Amino acid sequence: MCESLLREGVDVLFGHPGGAILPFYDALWAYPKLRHILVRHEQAAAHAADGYARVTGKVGVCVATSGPGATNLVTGIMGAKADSVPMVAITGQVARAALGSEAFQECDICSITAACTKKGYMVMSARDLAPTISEAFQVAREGRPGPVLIDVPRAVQLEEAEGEFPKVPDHFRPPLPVETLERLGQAARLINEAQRPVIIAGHGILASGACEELKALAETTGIPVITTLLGLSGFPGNHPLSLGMLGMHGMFWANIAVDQADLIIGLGMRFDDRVTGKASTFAPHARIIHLDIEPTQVGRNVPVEVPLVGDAKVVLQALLPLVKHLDRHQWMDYIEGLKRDHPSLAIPRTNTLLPQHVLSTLNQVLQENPESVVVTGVGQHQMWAAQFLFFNRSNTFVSSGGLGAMGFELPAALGVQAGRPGAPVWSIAGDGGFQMTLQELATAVDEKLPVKIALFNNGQLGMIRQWQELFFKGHLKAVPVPGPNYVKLAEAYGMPGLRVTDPEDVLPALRQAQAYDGPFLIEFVVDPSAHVYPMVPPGGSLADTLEDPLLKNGN
Ligand SMILES: Cc1ncc(C[n+]2csc(CCOP(=O)(O)OP(=O)(O)O)c2C)c(N)n1
Ligand SMILES: [Mg+2]
Repeated sequence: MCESLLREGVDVLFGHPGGAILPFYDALWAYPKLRHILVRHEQAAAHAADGYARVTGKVGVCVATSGPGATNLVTGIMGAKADSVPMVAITGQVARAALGSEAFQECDICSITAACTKKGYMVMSARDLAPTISEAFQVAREGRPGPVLIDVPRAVQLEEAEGEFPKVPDHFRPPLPVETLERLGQAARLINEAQRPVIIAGHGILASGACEELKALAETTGIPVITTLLGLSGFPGNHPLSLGMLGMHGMFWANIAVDQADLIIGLGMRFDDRVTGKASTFAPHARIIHLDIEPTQVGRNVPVEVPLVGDAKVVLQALLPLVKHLDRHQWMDYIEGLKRDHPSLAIPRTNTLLPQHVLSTLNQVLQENPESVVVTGVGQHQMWAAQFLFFNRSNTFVSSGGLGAMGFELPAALGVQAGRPGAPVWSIAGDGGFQMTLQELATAVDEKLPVKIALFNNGQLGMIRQWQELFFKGHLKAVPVPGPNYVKLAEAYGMPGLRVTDPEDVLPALRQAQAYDGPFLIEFVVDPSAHVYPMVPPGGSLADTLEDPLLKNGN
């Protein structure tokens, strides 16, 4: 197993041992080239493998024992499925003879994960290990990437077998499908004639490494680019054609531009409900070109006029010679007007420390260190991070989008840091989510992973409060999440902690953390009353996007 992993180019595994996987750990002992990062909970192993995979473009690997070790992986595996992240999860299984006997720590993890993996294997003979591992990596990478599970009974780990290691395939890009090739002319015609077009770029651009092609398409045609949450960092945030994120908490101008567009070019995205709002009223005037690698996604949520199936880089390279520039100053002036009259990134004036202020200050620090990577949790802080931070290098924003798993922020940041040892890595944490996986502070210290944690302590499940205040008549239930003294907690784990309550202290604190050679936690005690705007109310259309009432009142 170790030899197979090395041949697949694995250099880091995230895992936690237990009886059923101990023979594998015994082999790992003899393979120092495989860095094993011991997490404190298996969910963190899967999230870390996810973060690692997203920023390296490699397959992330996580390892757990049978039973509770395996079930603890499930959330992280589902997260990788939802966000199309290539992952191989290896679990130990009880002895072959005990299978099906409700043995100690037996669980049918292949069945449990059948719905959240691309494929699951139970390997019944050591002879099958090398070919199975090789195939598993292939399946994880190919087409729409995702997680694969390999379950290995203990006896199989102990068995000796003879065989060949399969040849590791060279990185393989699928060729352009003929039907897609035939439709490129039609796509180009729509692009070249459109008066009010926008590109919506998703995670597929990053997954296929098509950022340069996307930039070339935008610059050649002069068409502005909007990204989904997971598409952030696929197109430079400071580019004149960048309109930022769209969707439930997207920029007002991006949402309205989509609503008014006559052509939507959806690239490597899947018209998720958080993006479209009410699907039946999405982009009512637009024809839609939709490119995705997974045929079942194309046309699934919105009616598509030109379906393009294929790898984004390959398809865009073929499309580029067919498109040309068109002067659309009326359309661009209209969008500029929206930006001017509806400043979605304006920050209300208060005497309190607002999360938006902290993030716009962090943005300053990020612009000075463009190789920085940001990893978020899930909730209000995630949405403000997506709005206020600008990413100019590809693959520098990592977030749990499809699954929206609270607790992702710290473990995924550890995986990112292991994959990009030289890069500054910021974990943007919510106090609710942080309390779900904070045990991984020990992993950060132990493994010398110098992540910087910006903890947004609003004392509550902020996004829940926002929904209860806006849509449940203000009936607040299960909102406060008092936690420990976070500064003392960081210190207890062996890293410095700093509490910031004053807007003036934000920048110095961020710089101090940045300069520190090791993990560092800053607790920002932020205004608990803030709401994330713009917002498309649940069930609403992009045209219904609400702006911050505090800003409208002249604040
Ligand atoms: C594992 C999990 N449980 C519940 C939720 C539902 N949920 C979404 S956001 C949120 C609140 C998050 O609170 P916190 O991490 O403090 O972030 P904040 O919104 O306060 O910035 C909850 C409970 C979720 N996304 N994930
Ligand atoms: Mg919170």
